[in-house]
Amino acid sequence: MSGHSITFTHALCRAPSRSVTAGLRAEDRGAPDEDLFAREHAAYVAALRRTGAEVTVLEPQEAFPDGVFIEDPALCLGGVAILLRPQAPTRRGEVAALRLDLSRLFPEIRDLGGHGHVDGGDILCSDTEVMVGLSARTDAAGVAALRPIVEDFGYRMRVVETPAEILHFKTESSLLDPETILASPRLAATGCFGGYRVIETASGEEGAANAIRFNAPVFLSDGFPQTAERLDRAGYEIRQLPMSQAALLDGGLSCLSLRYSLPVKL
Ligand code: CIR
Repeated sequence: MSGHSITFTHALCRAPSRSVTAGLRAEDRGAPDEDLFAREHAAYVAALRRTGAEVTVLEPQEAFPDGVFIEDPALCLGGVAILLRPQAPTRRGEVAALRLDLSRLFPEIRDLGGHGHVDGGDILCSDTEVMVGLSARTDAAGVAALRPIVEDFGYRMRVVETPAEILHFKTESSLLDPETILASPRLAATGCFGGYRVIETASGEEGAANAIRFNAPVFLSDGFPQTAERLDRAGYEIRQLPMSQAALLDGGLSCLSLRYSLPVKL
């Protein structure tokens, strides 16, 4: 187990804008409260920092209500930032907005070629493999354009299907360690995780699967006690964080950061 898929020197976040109230959602359960969203976001950033990582928080952007979900417009792999192409029309401009920030932080930026679409929320990376879930947001043309880039970094690509009722592949899956995945039973039942050990979320706790292993801890959303206990028993260090406002916009822990490692500057 090498572990570069779970250990990170850095993370990049974007503070939620006031316009976050207009963020996309499959089902309207009410708009998020901007102030509570900002507090939950700040707690998330503080928790990532407590693992020892350097966390940069970009300014909010009112033009992009979903811009706080910074995982979707880019992928960080092998110390390089790859700009993706979101399918949702209101999110396409997030890429250009992020390019300048990424170019200040990364020695190299690459672009997804072609005209297809990929959201970072559909990409799950282990030490050796990049799993990409086809979804309403990620299409075959986007995956074809991503393949040569990830293979160039020495990763295998595994293309899987995200069931139609799930927004992104990582809405219901996350990496717990380089060999183990946390997934909802319905995603695990598709058989897409062959070769990995799978821990399923407890019944009625599918939302727990959008977790992140970030250095030592596994961060889980609040409110999933049985899954938390299951992971605790399996030996993981669990930290629970409030995610009530991101959840109203179908977002969770993974969506709120780009996680990466860069050589330490001497
Ligand atoms: C959207 O629909 O695009 C946002 N409201 C939620 C994005 C969540 N991102 C993610 O799962 N990576």
